[in-house]
Amino acid sequence: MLTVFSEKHALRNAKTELYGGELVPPFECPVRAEYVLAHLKKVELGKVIVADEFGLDPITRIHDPAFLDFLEQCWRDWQAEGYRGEAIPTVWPARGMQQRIPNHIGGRLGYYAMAGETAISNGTWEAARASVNVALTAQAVIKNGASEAFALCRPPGHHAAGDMFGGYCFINNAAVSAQAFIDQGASRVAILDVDFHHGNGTQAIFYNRSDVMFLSLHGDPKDAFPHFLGYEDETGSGAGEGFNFNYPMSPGTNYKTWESALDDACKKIANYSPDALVISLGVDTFEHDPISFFKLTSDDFKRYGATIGALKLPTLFIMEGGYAVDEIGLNTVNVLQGYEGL
Ligand code: FKS
Ligand code: ZN
Repeated sequence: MLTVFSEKHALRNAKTELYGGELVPPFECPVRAEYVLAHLKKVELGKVIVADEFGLDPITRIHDPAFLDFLEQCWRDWQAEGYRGEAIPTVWPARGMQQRIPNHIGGRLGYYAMAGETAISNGTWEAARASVNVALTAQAVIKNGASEAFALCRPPGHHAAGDMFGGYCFINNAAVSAQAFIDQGASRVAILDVDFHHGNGTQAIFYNRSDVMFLSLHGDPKDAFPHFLGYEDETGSGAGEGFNFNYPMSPGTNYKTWESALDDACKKIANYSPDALVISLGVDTFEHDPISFFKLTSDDFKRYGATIGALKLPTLFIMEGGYAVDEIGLNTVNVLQGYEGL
């Protein structure tokens, strides 16, 4: 399987994450991508190519231009304010408050943020742009006839909505890629999100559409981030009714339970008969992940890769989360090799 990569991921190198009331080194860090790259080279998964530049047009099909301007300008505006730390939101347009966009960078940050752990700092925008270029390059490889490709994206994207960042995400790589398939003539695309966390951004983007089906297996929002979306009764709205499927699961969920959700999701995908399948591939379902609570083993990743492969659909794998960095390469590549039937 071909992999797309960009060294510019390393420009996303925040020093702080707000976690448990402390500023800690971010879980979502550059070695994640380096370890995945090293492991797929070691097992000779296939060619690794560098991302092309796609410009803003495919991104503005999904994201609000004013939101993108905010992401591009945020770090400069924050520094201009004289702040000494990284840009972290501390105020939100909560229940009963105005949804107007403030001038002050502190207000703009809160307006566009869905969570407060994710600091914006030097290079964040450039890395997020490179990440979506990785996804779009892999999407083009499939469009040009390949049956699968792996986009080694970093930073991740599935929590980013049309005008919201957070949960380590800025631009929704999976959503932009799915839209690219549609814009190039696909009638239907399915996005299967197997990251431990609910893909709230992807769900929100396609919630009222029937041309992109979204299915997500994740920690129950009652117990897991992002807490405010991802319940089973979120089934889509308007034209999108019946095209959104959530499989929330409890703390301690093992492979047997997780697999039955996957099997159900795969049946729905097969019935939908999409022209392409996008996988939001997070490996934070791993038993030793430091911030998650599923119990998948490294061998389980290979097993479920094979289940996805059995769908026999053109498949674009997009890297999302996974924080047990010593095993991130093994677990990610196991999915891809399982898919290939190895
Ligand atoms: C844990 C607090 C939650 C934020 C977790 C963000 C997860 C990000 C991700 C992505 F794929 F986007 F990277 N902290 N007690 O893994 O979903
Ligand atoms: Zn995750």
